[in-house]
Amino acid sequence: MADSSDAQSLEQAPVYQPPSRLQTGEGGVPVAHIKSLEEYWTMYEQSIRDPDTFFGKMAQDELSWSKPFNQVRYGDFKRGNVSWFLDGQINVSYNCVDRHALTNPDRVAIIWEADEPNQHTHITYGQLLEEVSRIANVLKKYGVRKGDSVAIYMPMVPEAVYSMLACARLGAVHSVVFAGFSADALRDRILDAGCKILITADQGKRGGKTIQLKKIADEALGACPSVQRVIVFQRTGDPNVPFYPPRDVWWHNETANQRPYYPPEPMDSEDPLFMLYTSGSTGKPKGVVHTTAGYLLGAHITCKYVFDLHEGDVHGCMADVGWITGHTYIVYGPLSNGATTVLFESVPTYPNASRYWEMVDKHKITQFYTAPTAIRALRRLGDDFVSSYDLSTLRVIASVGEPINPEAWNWYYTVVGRERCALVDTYWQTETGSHIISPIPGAVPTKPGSATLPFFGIDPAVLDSQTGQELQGNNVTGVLAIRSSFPSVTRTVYDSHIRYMDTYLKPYPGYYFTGDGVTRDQDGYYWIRGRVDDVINVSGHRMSTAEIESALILHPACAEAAAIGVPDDVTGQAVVCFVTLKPDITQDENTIRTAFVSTIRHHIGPFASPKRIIICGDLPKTRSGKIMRRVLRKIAGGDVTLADLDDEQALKNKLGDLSTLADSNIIGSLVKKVIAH
Ligand code: 6R9
Repeated sequence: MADSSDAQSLEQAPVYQPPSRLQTGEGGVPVAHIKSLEEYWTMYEQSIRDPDTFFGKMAQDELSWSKPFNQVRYGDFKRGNVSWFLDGQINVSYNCVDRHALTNPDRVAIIWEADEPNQHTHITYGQLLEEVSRIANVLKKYGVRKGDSVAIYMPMVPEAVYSMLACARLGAVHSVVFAGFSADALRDRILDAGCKILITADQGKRGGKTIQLKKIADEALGACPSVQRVIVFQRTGDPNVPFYPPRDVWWHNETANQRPYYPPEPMDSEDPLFMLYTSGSTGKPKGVVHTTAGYLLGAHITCKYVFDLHEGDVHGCMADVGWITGHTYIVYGPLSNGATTVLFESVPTYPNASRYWEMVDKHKITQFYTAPTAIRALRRLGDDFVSSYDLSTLRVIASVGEPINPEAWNWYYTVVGRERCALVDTYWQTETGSHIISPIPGAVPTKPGSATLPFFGIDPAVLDSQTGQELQGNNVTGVLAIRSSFPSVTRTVYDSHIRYMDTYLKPYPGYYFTGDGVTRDQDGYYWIRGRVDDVINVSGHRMSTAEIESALILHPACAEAAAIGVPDDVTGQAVVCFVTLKPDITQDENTIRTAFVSTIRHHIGPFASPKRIIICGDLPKTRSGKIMRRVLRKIAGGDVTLADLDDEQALKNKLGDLSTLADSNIIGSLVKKVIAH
């Protein structure tokens, strides 16, 4: 949370005006869709005052419907029955593929940049329609019907995108599981969603390394009786990859034998389009459900206005399709707009730290979207990796996943954007489906570190976290909530509407609760402060403390565990675990620590590996037995010194109220452990 020194620094934050060339078209760039702050405010105010007219018109003008809707909006956050564009019928795959393929079949839909830097492929909208149709026919052949769940566990290859769009085409609900997840994590997600089919690949390639996707999938499937068929795409063709017919079928054999057209199924606006699992405050990930029309409209219009997408643009979103950013800003948003989207299989430092910039130069990328963690890592490696590339096609550079610190912002703006691009810091969540707070490139002045102003239809409220009262006016800090429904907000948690209500709509009745802390500064600009719940954000990957603790506890040596997030210069936050051991454990601490790390990798995935594991005698608890994480956070962050241990007042100043601590002796031993470690 912001304190008074923060408030002061916000007042002094520099303001950057939108690049004038976006407003004038100087140098031959397209003139921005929204060219002034006044224009933004006019549209914004209309979207809040009269959402029915605003979004009704947007939905009609921007999307292609097979049957028009009768009513723009129904339901609210109080009752949890939000719905949009009622009675309308629409197909997302038709909007992302056919309407461009039918008029411009040769326009490039996807540029696939393979792991090896000298390999890339162009896929036109005409080809996309054929590929999506073929795999849709395969799914149909294997019994997939409207409403069925399909799991997709794929590397960053075009076939992942074809699979998603094929599901959308026949009305199946996809559940993409990030290829970095372990077998256990994949199994849990398949079981929860009751998937009938899994689409995967023999292996993945990333940064020169091979990922054994099929082997991991086989391990997961051992406990997934609902999966009748596994469609395996051959990425590497390694002959040693296990293959078990008749359950397993090859993508290339199956698609070769199918017609390259499949008629898009008319879907109700509120039919589910996909679910995507995300971490919340508990150990069990939630299947966040997005519906058809509202999600598509959110993806489409944020792509158009926040990235200022124009015809002929090449949209470079560096996320993975396994996360919401990949869903909305690699697949649905850019394709719905008929743009060219870049699908990047590799990592920013392979074969060297110029990879992104070489790609921008080679593919003439116009919008570039990445996470602060990548910016910070590349900034550390120096400007030389950037300076020799022609980045003049860029107009909008963007950030997502966590707050971007002003140093990283300035580097991105100056060294990558060369002070001629708009830098948009986009704040949103898996649950919101598309951007909710972000600058508009040609219109909104920016301040490094602030996501600035709300997108159309988003009515933010800053609440006092204790009382739930709205904090009126500017210069306020509290928790961020949204007052009224917007088209792309999640409608439910898969098979768990009670959890949906409890997590998002009940904490502050009548509002959608984001789980983030926020400051609204003197100009009404929003500064996201990070999660106020037990969610840790490492390099933009969301995980819950409970998830990590549940994994650790599965190890036979672990008696009790507490996971916390601590600030980290590169990854934003890093995971630190405090663990107590069961009695009679004789191995040395290093061996045990290594075993704990592999337990977490095994149950969640390598990206959840803790930075430190501190083995301790006991954990600080309240008298009612609750672990005092705030105390652990301070100790792990190095806030407490040995000298403080003899100074009660200093300890209180640093750790806050310790009156509920059951055993006060524990602090000293923990501090010593952390310092010695
Ligand atoms: C899109 C995405 C959502 C959480 C969110 C917040 C953090 C995302 C941010 C940001 C500050 C930004 N977050 N973007 N914080 N500024 N521009 O990341 O979705 O994986 O669900 O994470 O990420 O804490 O609540 P998701």
